[in-house]
Amino acid sequence: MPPVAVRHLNTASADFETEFKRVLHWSAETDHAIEERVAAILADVQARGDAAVLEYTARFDGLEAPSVAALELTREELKAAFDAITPAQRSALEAAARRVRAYHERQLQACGLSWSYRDEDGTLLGQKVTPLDRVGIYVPGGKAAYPSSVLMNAIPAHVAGVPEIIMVVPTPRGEKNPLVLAAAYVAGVSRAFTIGGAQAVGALAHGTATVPRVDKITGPGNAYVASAKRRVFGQVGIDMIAGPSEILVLADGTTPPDWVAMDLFSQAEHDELAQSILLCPDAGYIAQVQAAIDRLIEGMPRRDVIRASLEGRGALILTKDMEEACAISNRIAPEHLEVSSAEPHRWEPLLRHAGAIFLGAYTSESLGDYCAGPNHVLPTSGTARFSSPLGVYDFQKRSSLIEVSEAGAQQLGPIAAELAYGEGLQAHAQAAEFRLKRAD
Ligand code: HSO
Ligand code: ZN
Repeated sequence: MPPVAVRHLNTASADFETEFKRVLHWSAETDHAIEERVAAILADVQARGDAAVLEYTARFDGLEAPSVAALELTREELKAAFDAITPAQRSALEAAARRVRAYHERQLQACGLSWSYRDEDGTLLGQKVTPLDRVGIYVPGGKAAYPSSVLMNAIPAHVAGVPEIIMVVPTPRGEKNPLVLAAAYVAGVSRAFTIGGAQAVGALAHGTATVPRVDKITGPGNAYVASAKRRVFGQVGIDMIAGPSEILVLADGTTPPDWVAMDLFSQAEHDELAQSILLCPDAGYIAQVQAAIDRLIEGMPRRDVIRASLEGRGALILTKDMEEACAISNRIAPEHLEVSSAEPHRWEPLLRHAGAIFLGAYTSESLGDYCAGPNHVLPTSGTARFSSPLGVYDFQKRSSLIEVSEAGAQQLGPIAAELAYGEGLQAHAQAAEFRLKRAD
């Protein structure tokens, strides 16, 4: 098998910046044909509800049903799926769920008045936290049907106190993925429908006679689902539009090269467009990782995907030192950042932008993907510069609370009135002034 032609970069070479830009370049091109089709499907689902959902499910998934109600999976069916998987699978799902729940419980901000204070004149100001009423979780059915993603989406919603979690999952020709159903059972999904694509997003966003309208839709999906989520955003909340998955390994050369090679593979095997990057100040170690890649790839069932990903978007980058490697990592703002070093806590303070940071040689990203506890739904494509992992906070919202006392109204009234007249808004000014005590 030919060696894997991963790009090698060196920060000391004159063309580094040009090459680096090439590595980072990725554009989510808008496919206008998809956009038009999705717009039409959403409009149709909004207008005709269940009838449209049934037609699209028959057309796109080859799944005929007399009604959308017949496409609902009962809690008994989810439980039956859980009972039918192997005991090892059951206990792995439960162990993962337990750890993910325990981690997310730490994120929970208690519902109700989270904090408040009073001015001296008795005016009360505060913030109230409420879970969303109902959320929809999209679970892909095709090549990326991940039971672990069911846990990662449903558990934070459950922990947040969302009373109704509605899952949708396409099941082409009615073939259900038993692990996905079992994960839904373990994660506390309230209702589940075997529908998918833009029609499922439309049903959740607008509601139909059978599918309840939700307040927020989370979860990954193909280009149709991403486009539909983007379009319904505003009528409902969405989590994010995720790009291809990424790993960046920052190595000081002390981790066995095979471990690092396998970590790069673990991201590459997701998708030809996934990105795996190594940053390291030791040229000899980079050569060892390249050799490990060439040796280990032969044993990988998904070697074609891995090779396409590494040759298309991968990079092994030689840096001057670890400090420079950290600076470059910050420029990339990767989804997953492994600090594969004997001194991870030395470098961690230098690392500012990453979806999840994995410290030390034993912390493979895959442990985080499944069961360490933190969420695996993370910001991609550099968006870790300004956004965070999916969490309990995505399923809660805040309301501000104001109670102005009679004395407070005397303090605030003139300020508000002054500004209101400045904006030419007389009713605002007088609403404040009516509450002022007259001097006489
Ligand atoms: N690495 C993926 C999550 C995943 N891995 C699911 C395996 N299953 C995106 O963070
Ligand atoms: Zn993964």
